[in-house]
Amino acid sequence: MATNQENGSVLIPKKQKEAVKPPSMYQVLLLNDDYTPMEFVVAIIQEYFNKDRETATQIMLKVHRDGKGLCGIYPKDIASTKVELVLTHARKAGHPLQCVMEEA
Ligand code: TYC
Repeated sequence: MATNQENGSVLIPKKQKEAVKPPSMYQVLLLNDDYTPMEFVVAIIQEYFNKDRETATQIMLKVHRDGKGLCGIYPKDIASTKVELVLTHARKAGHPLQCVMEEA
């Protein structure tokens, strides 16, 4: 630890944490379409965004009415992984569901 030569006081280095910016956060959104079943969308929101059935249903209905809806906000790598998992699941099930991320 550094000491001040003149009076012997201890110099504590600034915590590195204070000099590091917090990570950019990304919104993960679902987009509406005319074909994906409502029940499938509710199940996706529950599975990948950790929402209970009631919250997932509200989000799904918002997407259905407004064209898009927020499922969660995450650091870039987590948001990107969620988008990929949702799209892979939807395509395997034969649904055109779209999931996108946007900087928050
Ligand atoms: N609009 C779809 C239907 O009427 C339901 C739906 C909701 C689809 C949300 C996609 O992200 C979505 N079956």
